[in-house]
Amino acid sequence: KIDAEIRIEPKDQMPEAYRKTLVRQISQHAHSEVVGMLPEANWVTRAPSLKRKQILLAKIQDEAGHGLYLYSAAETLGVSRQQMIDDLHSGKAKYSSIFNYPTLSWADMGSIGWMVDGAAILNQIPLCRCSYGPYARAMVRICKEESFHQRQGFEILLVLSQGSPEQRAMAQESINRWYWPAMMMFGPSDTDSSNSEQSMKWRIKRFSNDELRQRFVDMIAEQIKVLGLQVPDPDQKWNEERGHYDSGPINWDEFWNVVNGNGPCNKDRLDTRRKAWEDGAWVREAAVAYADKKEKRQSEASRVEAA
Ligand code: FAQ
Repeated sequence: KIDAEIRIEPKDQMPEAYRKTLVRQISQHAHSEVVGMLPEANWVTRAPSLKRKQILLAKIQDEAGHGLYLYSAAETLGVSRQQMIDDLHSGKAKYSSIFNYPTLSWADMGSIGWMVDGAAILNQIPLCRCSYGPYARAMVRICKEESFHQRQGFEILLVLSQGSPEQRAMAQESINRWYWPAMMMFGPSDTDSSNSEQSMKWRIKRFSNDELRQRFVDMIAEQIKVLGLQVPDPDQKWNEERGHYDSGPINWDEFWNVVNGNGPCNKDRLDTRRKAWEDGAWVREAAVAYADKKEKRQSEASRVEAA
């Protein structure tokens, strides 16, 4: 089926390793969307205008929605939502390294939209053709929303880049902090990517981590010209022969440090998620109690009708 480009659906036979890989990737992706709300939430109360606040809130809500579609897609593989959440809270499950960096200025809302959503789109467009149906279908809507997010981020930076010298400097400083962590979002280099080969054979992934990272480098190198700002990579230069931009080395020690739980905000992010889960317990209990009550009322009504 995979060779014939026919989608695999939840009730189809599938190798256990294929199922496990999908649960791993889709749940990590869902966690990333949910944890990814936190860096932006930091600026909701400090957005520079009501309009900016509304836009930011709408974007954060979109990320929550993406998390929900993705948890639902993962549930079709037989894993429960509770299990996935437990794995996030215990530190067993990963989420994207990028969300362990702090948001220190308003310009960071621009950098996240432009570069983080930009990297996410490049990674996720090929996932719309993933061999597993529910994941591929969820990605279609997510990609449309992410592309809107990317444009709003770019627009924030464009306005700052055309503003006062302080605003321009704020935009550049933010790009300097987010560029390299955004490059790391694509995962380890191909030689160190333990899952890529198999995931590409199963057509979960269509392109390698380094191929997608190169697309990001090329995209940012061109778009930053419109801002009149600089990429913080002194080694970046156009390579005529390859038809791509060359880049300087990535600090892989920093990447693995963040992935292994020791980034600047890892502890804070997980503490916040755990607290949100505990604080929301009464909502979940109320929803279950309401559903039970409704079901009871309906079954009583149908009993009376039958009599
Ligand atoms: N961070 O063998 P590979 C977003 C782990 S959503 C942390 O290459 P794979 C939207 C990897 O899991 C962003 N861990 O792995 C938004 C594996 O560990 P494991 C999330 C990472 O799966 C925007 C190990 O390293 N997007 O941004 C990272 O083949 C703004 C070896 O790596 C997705 O999740 C990392 N960056 O390729 C929201 C997209 N990279 O599991 C809010 C779907 C690698 O064996 C605001 N996922 N690792 O223990 C994917 O495409 C893939 O999973 C990759 C990694 C490309 C991320």
